[in-house]
Amino acid sequence: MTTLPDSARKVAEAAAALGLSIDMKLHEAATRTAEEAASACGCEIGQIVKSLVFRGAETGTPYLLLVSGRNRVDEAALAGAIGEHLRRPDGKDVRALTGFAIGGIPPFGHATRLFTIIDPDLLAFPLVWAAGGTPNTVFSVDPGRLAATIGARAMELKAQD
Ligand code: 5CA
Repeated sequence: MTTLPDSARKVAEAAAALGLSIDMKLHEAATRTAEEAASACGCEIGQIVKSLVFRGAETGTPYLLLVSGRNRVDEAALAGAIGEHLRRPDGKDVRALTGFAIGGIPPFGHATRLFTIIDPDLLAFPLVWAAGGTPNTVFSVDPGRLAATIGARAMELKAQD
C-alpha cells in the first residue's frame, strides 16, 4: 500500500479496530468538497458522504450528520426531531471535537464521542465514499455496514428544493 498521511492512517486503523472493511485511496487532486470527491472517485455526487459537525444550540451536544453529497440539511426540521436548534461550530472547535480538519473529516475515529445521524439516501447505494482524514483521501464503504458499525441513526434530514 502507498504510504498514507498520518491522519488517513489513523482512520484506516480506526476502521480496522471497528472491524469495518474500507478501501482508502489517496488522490492527487483535492477531495475537499463533495464535488471534488465525486470527480476524483468517478462516482455520483449523491454517493459522497459529507461529514458535518453541529452542536445543539442549548446543550452544546455535538452531532455528526452524515449527509449525501447531493442533499442540503433542513436544520429547522432536524431541530424539531432532535429537540433543540443546531449551530455550526467553527473550524477550531470541529478539530477539537473530531481530531481532523474540515474537508477531511471522517465518519468515525474521532477525538470525542459524537451522536451520529445518517441520511437515509446514502443507505440506498451499494457503496459510498467518505473523507479519510485529509483533504485528498477518500474511502469507500458499504453504507449499511458503516451505519450499523458506528451506531448511526437513520433520520430524514434533507431540505426539499
Ligand atoms: N472531503 C469532502 C468529501 S467527503 C468533505 O469533507 N466534504 S464535507 O462536506 O464533509 O466537508 C466540507 C463541509 O465543511 C462543507 O460542506 C461545509 O458545510 C463545512 N465547512 C466548510 N467551512 C466551514 C467552516 N469554516 N466552519 C464550519 N463548517 C465548514
